[in-house]
Amino acid sequence: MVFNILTLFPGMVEAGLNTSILGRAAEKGLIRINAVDIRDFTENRHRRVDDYTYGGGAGMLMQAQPVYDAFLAAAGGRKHRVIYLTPQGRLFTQEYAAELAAEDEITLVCGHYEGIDERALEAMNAEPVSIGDYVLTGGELPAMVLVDAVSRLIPGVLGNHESADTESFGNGLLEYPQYSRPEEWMGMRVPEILLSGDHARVDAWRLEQSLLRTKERRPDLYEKYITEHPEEKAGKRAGNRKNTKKTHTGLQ
Ligand code: 6GU
Repeated sequence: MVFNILTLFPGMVEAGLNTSILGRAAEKGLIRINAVDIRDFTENRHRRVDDYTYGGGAGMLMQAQPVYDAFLAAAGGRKHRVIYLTPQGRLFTQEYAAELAAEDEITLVCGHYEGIDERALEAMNAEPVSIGDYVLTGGELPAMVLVDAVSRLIPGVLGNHESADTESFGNGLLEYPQYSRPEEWMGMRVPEILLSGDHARVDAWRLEQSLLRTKERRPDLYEKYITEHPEEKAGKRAGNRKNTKKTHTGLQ
């Protein structure tokens, strides 16, 4: 999958995306990050990309011409989805990531200042996408978030140790708490049930912990899940209570 990223800071997105799992995915040829410097497409001596807004008001806008010419150079002529990262966009979710993971090329447009001239966005047929209800200084971090979330859904990007199926959101719930060695650390013991070797009870405990955690931390997700699985209300299932004192989850 090819990600064309149009940005004023190509070094930032390259550095952020060539490390760890995504760096390996690029080496394996599963993804390709094509960071394009919008400033290379300016037509003035000062390589200026911004100007004042018509109608007045504070702040500068990225002009249409360099953005659109960067787009044509990166991916013009190939039919594919173009995404503009903006707090005014459609909310990026796991579902949205899964939808994008089916594409073979995406162009991401990163704005700065007060944004980009609307005509360039229209000419590129860009879909506006937001990563959450807060304001960032530019689209680079959101673009990196999107590339990460989409890439890990591409077959082969995650190894066996990083499996994508039992995780938070895969089933609409937050993930249960997990423990590694030793059995006791700083006076806190791993929940006994996890040492029991009884896989059915372990699975039941994990589901209950997922439900409790989701209910407490994300009541919105919990209500949605319970509407779809009314038999699984947290605390209603046999043999499952919130953790007793000496276990780690009691402290969360
Ligand atoms: Cl996509 N861009 C910016 N600048 N801020 C954001 C955002 C995007 N999503 C949330 N905040």
